[in-house]
Amino acid sequence: MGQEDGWTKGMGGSLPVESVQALASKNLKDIPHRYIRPELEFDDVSVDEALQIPVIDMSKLVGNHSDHGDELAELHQACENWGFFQLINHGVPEEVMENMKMETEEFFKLPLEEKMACAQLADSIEGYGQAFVVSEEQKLDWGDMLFLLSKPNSIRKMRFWPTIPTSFRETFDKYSTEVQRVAECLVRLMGRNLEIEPKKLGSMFEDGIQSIRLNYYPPCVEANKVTGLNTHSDSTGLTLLIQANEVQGLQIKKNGKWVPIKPIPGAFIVNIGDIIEIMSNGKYKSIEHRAVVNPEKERLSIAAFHGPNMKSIIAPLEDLVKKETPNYKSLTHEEFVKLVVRSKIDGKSIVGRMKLEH
Ligand SMILES: O=C(O)CCC(=O)C(=O)O
Repeated sequence: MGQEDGWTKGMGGSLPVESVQALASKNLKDIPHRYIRPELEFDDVSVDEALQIPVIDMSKLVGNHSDHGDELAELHQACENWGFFQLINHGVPEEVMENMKMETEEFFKLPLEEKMACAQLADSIEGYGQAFVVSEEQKLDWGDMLFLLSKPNSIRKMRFWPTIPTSFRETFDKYSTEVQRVAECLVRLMGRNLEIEPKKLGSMFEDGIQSIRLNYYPPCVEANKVTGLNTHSDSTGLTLLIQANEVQGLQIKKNGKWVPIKPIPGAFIVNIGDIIEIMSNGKYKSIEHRAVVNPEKERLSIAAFHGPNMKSIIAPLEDLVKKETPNYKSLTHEEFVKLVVRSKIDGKSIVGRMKLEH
């Protein structure tokens, strides 16, 4: 059995459901009830334009920049107080980002039959389809996705990688490498801020598992009654997100209110995932977020998720629990991923299941 099979075999998958893009193209007057979420009516969405996530300047965090110490402190604050920030001057070439956005748009423009060449298979988390459908009864999200395992290269399953557009694979590979570099650098800096023995956290994320999800949310006549991607925290370590077009839709939960995020052009939106929450023993928390849908325009986004390497144990870091009581259980990385894949997307339920009651 190859490493590739070892990592994904038996993890479970998502139940097949109709393409939402195909459904939306029928111009239905009434949206099927499986997509309608009556509870959205009671949501408290912030209208305070000034309430925005912090902005971190990566150019000040690397090399000998005179503001290095201050920016490192800003990063720590952003991770502790928000769990979300925008990252500017990150060094990923604009061309790499723009090409990735373009390929994403082109992929979702393909006829359904062509996209289905990359369709999810039973017992597989990868491919074109929908995320986390685990029962015939659960509510569905108003969105389709293409989910690919991208790093290390040995876990790639090329059968799910589009061959049209013809430049997709090359563009995706370049993007994956650039984004991985940024994520590794951020994790190393977070390790410093958490006062963990130099390189310990960072080295777990070198050769780490990276997966990338391309999200497509069609417009919806009942946009305020559906979600593109329902409330969740990311189960991995660190996510770097960009929008592939100009349509906004990301909201994060802050003090019980939904805060709409206004992406800075060219920046990454970075967020702490469950694994960093667990490894930091709760010092940095993963934050619930969701994607809402536009009544008139389609929306596309690209989320790159970064976790530690396959051998890592998902548990509070040793350096921290020498000084304090562990607040979370310990699982192998593989057991942790199985837990995630078999659960429906539901707030911070995964962290809830890992928490130790004292
Ligand atoms: O589309 C977005 O803005 C959010 C995407 C997201 O949260 C995800 O893919 O996990």
